Amino acid sequence: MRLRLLNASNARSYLLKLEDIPLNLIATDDGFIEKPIVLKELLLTPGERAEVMVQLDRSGSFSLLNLADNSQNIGREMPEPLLTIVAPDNPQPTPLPKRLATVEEIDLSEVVQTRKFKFGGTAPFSYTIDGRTFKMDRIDARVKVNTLEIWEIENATHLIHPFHLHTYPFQILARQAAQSDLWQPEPFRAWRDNINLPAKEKVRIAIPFRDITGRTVFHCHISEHEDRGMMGVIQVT
Ligand SMILES: [Cu+2]
Repeated sequence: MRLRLLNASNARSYLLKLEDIPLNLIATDDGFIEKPIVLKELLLTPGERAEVMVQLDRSGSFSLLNLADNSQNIGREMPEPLLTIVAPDNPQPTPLPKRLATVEEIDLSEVVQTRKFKFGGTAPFSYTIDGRTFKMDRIDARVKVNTLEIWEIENATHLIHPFHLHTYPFQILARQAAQSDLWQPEPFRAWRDNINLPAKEKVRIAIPFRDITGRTVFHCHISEHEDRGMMGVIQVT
C-alpha cells in the first residue's frame, strides 16, 4: 500500500509510526528518491510531504500513530491514532521496487554564490531572519537565473523552524547538529522544498535557480512564525 502524506497543520509536527510495520520512504516533497529507505518512524514538519510504501503481511487492523511531543498536544491522547488501516485476509505483499528513479547529482563546482541566513528572534512575539522581519517591498537576496547557489541556514532559536523555499526545489547537502562543528553529509539525494531545522542546528542546501525569473519568498513553514515576520524575498533575474 502506498501512502502519500502531507503535513497541513499550521504548527504541529508529526512523528509517524505504523505500529511494528516499517515505513518504506519512496518520495520526498518533490519526487521519488532513488530506492526505498526503511524507516521505523517518519517525522513530518509543517508543509513537508512524503510517500511511503507499507507491506501488510498479516490480516488485522493497524493504527498510524503520531508520537510527536508537541506543546499543541495538550488534551490529546498520546500516542495519537490518526487513521486505521485494515489489511485484507491473508494478504500477499508484493516485493518493494529496487529502484525508483535517478536523482540528479548536483555539480558543486558550478556554485557561484554561498549565502548564510540566520533564523532568530525572541519567541513568542519576534521571529526574524538575519535580525529583520518580512518587508514585502524589500529584496533580501538577488539571484541570477540559471545559477547554482549554496545556502547555509542556521536556527539560532530554541524552537523548530521548517525552512521552505518557493519555486526552486533544492537538495540537502549536510546538517550540523546543535553544539557540534561537524557537518554530517545527507545520507541520500532527494529533491525538497521544505526542511525541518531543529533548534540550534544548521543545514546546507544546494539550489539550482533554473528557468524561472521573478520575485518569490522563503520562510518558516510554521504559520505563526511566518506571519510574525520570519520570511524573506528573493528576486531572480
Ligand atoms: Cu518557525
